[in-house]
Amino acid sequence: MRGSSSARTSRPRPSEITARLPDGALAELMRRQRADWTLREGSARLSRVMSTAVALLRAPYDSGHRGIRMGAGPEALVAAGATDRLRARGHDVREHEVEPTSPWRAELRTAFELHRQIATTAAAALADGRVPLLLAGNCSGTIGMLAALQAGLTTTPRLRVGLVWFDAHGDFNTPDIDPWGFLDGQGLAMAVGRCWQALTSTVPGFAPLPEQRVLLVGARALDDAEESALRTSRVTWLPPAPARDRDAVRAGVEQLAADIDVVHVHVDLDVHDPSIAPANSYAEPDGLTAEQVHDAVQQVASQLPIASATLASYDPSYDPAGRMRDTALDLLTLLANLATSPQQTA
Ligand SMILES: [Mn+2]
Repeated sequence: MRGSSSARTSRPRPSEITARLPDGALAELMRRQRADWTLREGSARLSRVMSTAVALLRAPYDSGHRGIRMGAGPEALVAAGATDRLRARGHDVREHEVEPTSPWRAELRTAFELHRQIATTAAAALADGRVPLLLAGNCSGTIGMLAALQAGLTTTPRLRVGLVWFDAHGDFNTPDIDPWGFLDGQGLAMAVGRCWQALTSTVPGFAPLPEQRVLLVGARALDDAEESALRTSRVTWLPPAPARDRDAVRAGVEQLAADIDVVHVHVDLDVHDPSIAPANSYAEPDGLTAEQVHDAVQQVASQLPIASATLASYDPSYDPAGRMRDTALDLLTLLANLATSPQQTA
């Protein structure tokens, strides 16, 4: 499978198409596509050009427990039509569910069993020219996605991988400063190699990301020690006010684009304002609107190939009317529309 990328050179190359469009035109096309998908010949052709081969992964676990709390999110999104929506947009979707590899459940061990499964599944998808999209109970599933991007691409030279992380929280705690004992509050710290190195090294392909390759968007609820760790790190942090400001987002993405070739987009759904509906029990005020998140994602896509994405931390029990669910489904569709396989762009 890994050697087969040359067989795809006759297929449309989304990055080339993007490059021929003036600033903002792709975003405008995407907006129009949503309203006017199947109308004229031009639109139909556009839908073919933009269709993406997707691997939709589900990791329905929260803190080692299956299907409860945020672990119920992935199944709820699929039950609400996540896969069907992508297919209706012309995307070719293959579904995968990841499961722990041992029968014993323990937060730390089970989390890394899942990360390893995510890494292997997503790497195979990438090698096959697919864009892996992960629906995860916990944020740190992105460790597996980053590992896949680092190892699963057969491009030469190797592409530099970066990360845009949308979250109400910093996820930048480390074991010695974590006042909560919640492993998933450490996901971004793991990604940059600040903790759990022995375990992250068991995730096939994973290497800690240099901190300057990370843009944290919308974080507003950090513990004191976590905040000082973040402020003295090289991670670029856009709190809610700059995250709502298009120029600030553009500047943050530009800075990131100088250091990387492809990006993973991570969205903890609690980056949104809880007035939509709380995404989970950790929801915090002063969040972003769905439109602000879409704008920021489009800004990322206008400057960088989005090679993969995670939607995490959706607890349906906080969302009886399904408003955050629909927000998540819209965002998943946007990500699939904007994402591109690096195996085709290389
Ligand atoms: Mn998070």
